Amino acid sequence: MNRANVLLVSTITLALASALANPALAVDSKPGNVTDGKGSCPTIFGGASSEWYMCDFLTTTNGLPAGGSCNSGAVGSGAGISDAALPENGDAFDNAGLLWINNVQVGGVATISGNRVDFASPTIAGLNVALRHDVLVTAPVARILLTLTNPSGSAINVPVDYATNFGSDESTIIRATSSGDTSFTVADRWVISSETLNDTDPVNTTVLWGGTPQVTPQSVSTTVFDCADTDGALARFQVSVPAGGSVSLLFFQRIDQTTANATAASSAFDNVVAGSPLLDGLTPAQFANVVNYNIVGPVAAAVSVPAGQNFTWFGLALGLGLIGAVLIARRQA
Ligand SMILES: [Ca+2]
Ligand SMILES: [Ca+2]
Ligand SMILES: [Ca+2]
Repeated sequence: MNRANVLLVSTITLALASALANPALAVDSKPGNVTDGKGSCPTIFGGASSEWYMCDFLTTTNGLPAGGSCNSGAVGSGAGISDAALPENGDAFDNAGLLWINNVQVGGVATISGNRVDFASPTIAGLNVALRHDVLVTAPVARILLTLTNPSGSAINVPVDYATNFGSDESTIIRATSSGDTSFTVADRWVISSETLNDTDPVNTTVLWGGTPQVTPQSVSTTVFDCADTDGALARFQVSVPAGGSVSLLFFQRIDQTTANATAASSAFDNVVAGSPLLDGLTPAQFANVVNYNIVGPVAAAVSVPAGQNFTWFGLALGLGLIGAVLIARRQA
């Protein structure tokens, strides 16, 4: 090899070594995974220098959330997060946040705008489907908002499945759930999982619901589609979309370097209310129909609030005003 060739080979070797040392650039050999920067798989940057790969071609071999294997379909065939990474470690997922309505996977061609990805709206089971992913700049969190609109004259009842396959594979350990134990059941708003007790991969917090909402999962499972193993989180919701109305479901995926950090951050998901940074970038109208959180409490529903006013202070002022009026009326009587 002449000197020029030696130089070329050395440069390529160094570049490859550098790429493999960086988890965000490393090519994961697991099935269904994609390399950073693929056309329909934009990289979105979030809080804590996290990176998220939002893709529009993540499917399964049997077209269902469980029983098959992860698969790469055509552009627009399946919306989800192929993987996410922190500067310290990568491989949080082997396809996360996949959704099914009435056993039909939600897809749509991805359009990126800043830290937001919108998927073109398909129609499934007679419902107009809108799906958007946002990566939060304030935290290593991806937010998934699914909105179903029923254009027909009668209610449509459908099951909605949410499935995440963990990058931790057969080394997955459930570290915590919102009920206080390490058993993932329908009673759990969120589940924290890690790869080994040493938190080898990013620690995942998978958030399914909050507060005391209208709709909670009908069933959950730690078995999803196979992607270097079937370890993951699967939840099925039964949703009724009223005639001419809309229903939204909201999910979060958070990644942390350690289980301790994930646990410390978990309480923010227990009861997401208006004003929470977890809702940044959404208007009240956009989260008004969320059924798996009680974001807007009964006060807002009962009292008409002028735009831009905080309903809590408005309600308090209204209450004090009424008490004052009663006292004045009693004195005058
Ligand atoms: Ca992975
Ligand atoms: Ca896996
Ligand atoms: Ca539990």
